[in-house]
Amino acid sequence: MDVDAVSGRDEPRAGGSWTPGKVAELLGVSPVTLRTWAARYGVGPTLRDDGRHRRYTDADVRRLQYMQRLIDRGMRAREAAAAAFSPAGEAVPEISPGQRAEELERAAEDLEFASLAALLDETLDALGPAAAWTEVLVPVLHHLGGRWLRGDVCFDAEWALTGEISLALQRYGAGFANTPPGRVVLLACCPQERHSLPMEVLRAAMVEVGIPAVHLGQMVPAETTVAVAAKLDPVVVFLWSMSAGTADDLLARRLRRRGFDVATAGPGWENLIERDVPWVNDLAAALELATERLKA
Ligand code: B12
Repeated sequence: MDVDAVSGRDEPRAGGSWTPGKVAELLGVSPVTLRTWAARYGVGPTLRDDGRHRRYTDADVRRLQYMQRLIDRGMRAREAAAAAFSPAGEAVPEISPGQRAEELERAAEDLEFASLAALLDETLDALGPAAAWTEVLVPVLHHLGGRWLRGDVCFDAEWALTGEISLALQRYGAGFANTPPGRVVLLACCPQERHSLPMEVLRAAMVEVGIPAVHLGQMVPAETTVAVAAKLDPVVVFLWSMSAGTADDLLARRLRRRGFDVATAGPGWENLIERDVPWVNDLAAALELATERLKA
């Protein structure tokens, strides 16, 4: 499978040109290894920028990074080169969600942003947002959260990973047709809520199945959610809260008084006494509710 095919890009980005030395450094291999790969497997630099020196393009580098990941997973260099470089490509051995999670946490730990982005693109393309979330991303996030609780300061890894997950989900969503005009599903985090990833995954999963969805992001001021709802007249508004401290019941009531269909989403609403609005606490239930509302 060709990396550009994996990451849904049909045209390698024009972008940069890399010297063999820089590429060897980035991959952490010796220039000799790089030359050997080029000679043996035909995976050399494809750009001749000044007629004399050959350079690697961004796409070359992404393919080499993918080839290296396949080698790290136990594939022989020749097969990994074939899988990463030839458009049809060799079949790539399936890897377990657990191994994907490990590779992601390692790349986050080492702040290897390029590898993180490539691994996330690969995971989303292989599994789709819903399965990638439940089988790979939530386990890594829980593991990081657990490490944090045990006093293992891993904010940097958590921050690196969550930032790259957001970007990868946006890239994934951009791969689907623009949402058709018409009434949308509105997703918003409560005004004090910064944990937006579950809503970002929900939006990607909705766009994937053609549900028109707009996500307003983290910590959305109540005025903003109300004003956007007034303009868009959404089929339903999902209000996300991760912990009881951020569940904004007043906002939910205010939206309902204005005649909007509101659904509360996330563990933050779990202990809410008066439950006169629907509550969802998993991805599938949220997708189902949105589908119902759109059909209604
Ligand atoms: C990533 C993260 C962050 C990132 C968020 C980045 C982002 N853009 O989302 C940042 C760094 C910003 C952050 C900040 C903070 N965080 Co934080 N964070 C996390 C972490 C590691 C992952 C969060 C996550 O997305 N988890 C995945 C979720 C989905 O897993 P889950 O909750 O177990 O899933 C359940 C439900 O949510 C539901 N579900 C799962 N997916 C989906 C999807 C949909 C659509 C639906 C409807 C439901 C649903 O099903 C599961 C079973 O019930 C968690 C650790 C953890 N264990 O989750 C801590 C965690 C949530 N954070 C915590 C805290 C305390 C904070 C801070 C207050 C820290 C601080 N002092 O600054 C701030 C909060 C700021 C705020 N106002 O919100 C605590 C919360 C404790 C609590 N219950 O109140 C946790 C649990 C860490 C810990 N171990 O203590 N955090």
